[in-house]
Amino acid sequence: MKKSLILLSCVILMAGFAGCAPREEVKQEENQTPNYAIVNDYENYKEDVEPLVPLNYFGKISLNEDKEYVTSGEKSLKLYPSSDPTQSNLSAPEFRQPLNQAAKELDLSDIRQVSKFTCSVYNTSEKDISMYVSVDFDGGSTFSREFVLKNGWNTVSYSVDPQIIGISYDVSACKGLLFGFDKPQDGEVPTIYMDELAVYKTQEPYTELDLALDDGEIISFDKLYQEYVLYPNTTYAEFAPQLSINSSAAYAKIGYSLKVDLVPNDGTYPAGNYIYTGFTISGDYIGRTNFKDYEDDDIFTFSVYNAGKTQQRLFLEMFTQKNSTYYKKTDIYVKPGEWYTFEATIAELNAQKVNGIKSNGTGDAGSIYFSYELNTLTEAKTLYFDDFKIIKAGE
Ligand SMILES: [Ca+2]
Repeated sequence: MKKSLILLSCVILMAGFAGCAPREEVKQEENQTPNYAIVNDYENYKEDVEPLVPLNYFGKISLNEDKEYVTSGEKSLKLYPSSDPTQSNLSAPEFRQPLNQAAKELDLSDIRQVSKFTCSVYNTSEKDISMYVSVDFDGGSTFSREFVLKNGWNTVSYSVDPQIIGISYDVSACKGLLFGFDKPQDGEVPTIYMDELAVYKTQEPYTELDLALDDGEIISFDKLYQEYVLYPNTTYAEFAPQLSINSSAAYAKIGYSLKVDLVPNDGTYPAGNYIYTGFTISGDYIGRTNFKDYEDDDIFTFSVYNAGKTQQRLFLEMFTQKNSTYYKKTDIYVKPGEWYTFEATIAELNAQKVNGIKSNGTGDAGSIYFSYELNTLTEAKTLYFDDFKIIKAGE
C-alpha cells in the first residue's frame, strides 16, 4: 500500500488524527447538528456487513458482539486482514465501505458537502499498526492517507476536500471509502474492530475549483491543485514511481516542476520479462484544460530532465476521454544531465491511426501516461517534468 504518500504533505488534504482524543465530548457537540449522519454502525450482518467489498484477498470480515469492542449500539465490525500469503504479488488487503447502501435506503454517495468521515477503531495488537483510508470512484481512488493505530481505541478523523477531489473525480457519485492495512509481517495478523462510521457535512454550497490556467498552459506544476491530478501506476506497488513537486529552480523550466523518483527493480522481476510502470496526468483534468480548442498547426510541448547517471527511455501515451489511445511515442530517450523537449503539432498528435481509424484525439483529449521499463531499471533515478503547454502557430 504505497500509493505515493508523499503527495499528502500538502495541508489542503491533511487529515486530523485525534489519536485517543476525548471521543465523548466530540460526540455530544457534533451529534446534534443536522450535518452528521451515521454511515454504518455495524449492527446487522445482512445490512451492514454483507455489502462490504473485500479486495486483494482481504481475510475475514465479520460482525462482533463482544461489548468490549463496541462504542455505539450493540455490535461492531471485526476485521482480520490476513491477506493471502500464497499470493505474494497481491497489493495489501483492503475493503470498500459503499456509501450508497440500498438495503438501508441510505445514499451518501454525493460527497460534495462532506468535510470529514470519522470512526472508532480498536487495535488489539500491542504494536502500532497502519490503516490507510481513501475515497473510491469509478475512475480510481484518491491517494490513501495513513493513520497509525495505537493499541486500544483510536478515533480516526478523515478530512476530505471535495473541491480538490472534484478536479479528477465525479464527487457526486462516490463509490465508497477504502480501508486498507499492511500485508501481515511474519504471519502476525492483527485483529481490528471498527464502529460508528460517521460523516460530517457542511452547509457550504459546492463550487468547482477554478483551474485558472495561463494562456496555452496544460500543466506547469506551479499551481497548488496540480499535484492532485497526478497518479503513479501502482500495479507493481513496491516499485511505483514516487511523485512530488520540486521547487528547486535548477530542475524546473519555469516555477516548480514535477519530480519523479523511479524505484529500481531490485531483482524481483527478471531482466527478460518486460514490465512497465509509470504515472498519469488525470484525464478529467486534461479535459478541463483548453487542449481541445487548438488548431492543427499549434504545437504541444513539454520538457523532461534526467538527473540520473544513465540515459532513460520513456514511453508517452495519450488517451481520449473514453480511454482509447490516440498518440503513442516509444522512442523518447533522455540523456543524463540534460533537458529533453518534446514538440509535436496538434495535427501530428492526431495523425496516428488507432484501430485503423484516424482519430481526432486532441478534440477529446484525456489522460497522458508516461511509462518506462521496470525490469531493466537497475538504478534509482530522478526525472523532472515541466512546462506542458501549447504554443500557438507563429508565436
Ligand atoms: Ca455499533
